[in-house]
Amino acid sequence: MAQDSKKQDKKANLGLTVTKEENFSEWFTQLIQKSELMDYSPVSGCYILRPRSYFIWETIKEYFDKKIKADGVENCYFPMFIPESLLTKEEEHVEGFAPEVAWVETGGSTKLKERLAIRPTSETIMYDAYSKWIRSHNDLPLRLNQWCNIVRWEFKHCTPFIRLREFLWQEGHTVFATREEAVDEARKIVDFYIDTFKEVLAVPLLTGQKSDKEKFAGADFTYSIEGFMPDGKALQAGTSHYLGQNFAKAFDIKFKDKNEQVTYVHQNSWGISIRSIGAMIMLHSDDKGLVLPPRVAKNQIVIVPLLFKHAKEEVLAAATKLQAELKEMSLRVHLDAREQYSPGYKYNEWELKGTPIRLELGPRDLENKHVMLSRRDDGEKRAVSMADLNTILPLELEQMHERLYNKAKDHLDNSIVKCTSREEIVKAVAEKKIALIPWCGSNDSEIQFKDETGIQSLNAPFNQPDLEAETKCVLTGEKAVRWHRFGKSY
Ligand code: 87F
Repeated sequence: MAQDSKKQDKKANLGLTVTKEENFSEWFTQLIQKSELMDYSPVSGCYILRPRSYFIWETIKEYFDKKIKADGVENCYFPMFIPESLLTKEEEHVEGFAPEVAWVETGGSTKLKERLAIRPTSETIMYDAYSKWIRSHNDLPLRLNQWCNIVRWEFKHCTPFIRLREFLWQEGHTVFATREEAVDEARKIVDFYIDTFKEVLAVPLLTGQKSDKEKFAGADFTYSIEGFMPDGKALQAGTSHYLGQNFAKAFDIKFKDKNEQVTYVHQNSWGISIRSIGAMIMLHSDDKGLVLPPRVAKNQIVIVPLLFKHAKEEVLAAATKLQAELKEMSLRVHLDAREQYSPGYKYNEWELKGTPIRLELGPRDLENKHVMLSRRDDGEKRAVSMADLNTILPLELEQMHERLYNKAKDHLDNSIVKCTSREEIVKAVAEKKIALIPWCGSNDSEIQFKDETGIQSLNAPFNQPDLEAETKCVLTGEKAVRWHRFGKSY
């Protein structure tokens, strides 16, 4: 049987032909296509999200949406076309991004009087409206979010989920009377992201403040969440910006405070995208294929009946009954009763697709009133009595989530190295680690070091280790002002 399934596999070119270790990027591209998460479209950099990956996004969306709504944020939708005059109103922040903007210049065969940008982000169109809506302190805070698609015409090499020309995200745009309220919210959103990545995707994060060079140009400061990938690179998976009064001044967003004084508002913006899915896939998956944390698995359990001629009807009937019972418990269960494929072939296929739990059921199992259970993350097979399934299955799914998170967290914690010289940083990063260094924070030192080594700043941890007063910056020898993480980044 094993021999057979290998043959069938080969024919269909079902499995992965490279390992995660030997060629990470090829492994990733094969994995997401062969597991039917995504497919290519006719336009380069634009990808199709198939139901299995759209389900993941829906789960993230549902979880985060609930959190922000409970906190007072409201959802809305702004148009995707932004007049050129509006987009360029706050010059400073678009400058660096201008080459990535995609434009609509004609409608049918008529040339438009003013070009329309396809939204690359919605600050400008939203703040134009905010300036009309906000008059007094009674209008504040205003806290809106939208779930939408955006377009950035990337010229670098595109990678599905990671760097794309069109992608799905949420963007929160909030307005406050005081700096303090805004800063508190910017930090709180990071906590919401940490929680979402942990509870939904089992992904631990490095969170903290971006350097001046890496922050959003339109912001006073930027907090980021960064995943740590198995190839040793960090993956920025979201940002939360305190915009200060920069956009308020450009878009004239003012309000009368309680003392009848007219002042500019304080603003934040924050976002996560389907990049989060890319991070989750890279982190947990293996040489056999996808490993999905159970909460985002469209199929959490697959039942594979062993359909031998003599007991086919009984086994199939029992499998169907089992599926119905598990569905009753709100588990997402698929019954794979296809007769043209061997069980071995099916095992490989469901492993490739990342299904958390497989239950095998044959005539012998039926007699013994048990099923054979194997979990995708550890691969061990054991017999579980039918009567115990209703308690065991939810437990196994919980444990799998915990195990994936803890494994990734241990790896992350063991990959941070305090460095006190340039050589140590280079060595640590070459060993697929992240360097934590005393730093002066200057732009020049970061630019020069990145030019020389390809290593950049990631973020400065919120919880700073002690920094003795005399500590020197590892890059410049000047006085260090904080500990900052450095590494390779996507
Ligand atoms: C591309 C073209 C034009 C990024 C762009 O991070 C403008 C931009 O402003 C641009 N690419 N950005 C920065 C986006 C900032 C901010 N927006 C809301 C976020 C989170 C969500």
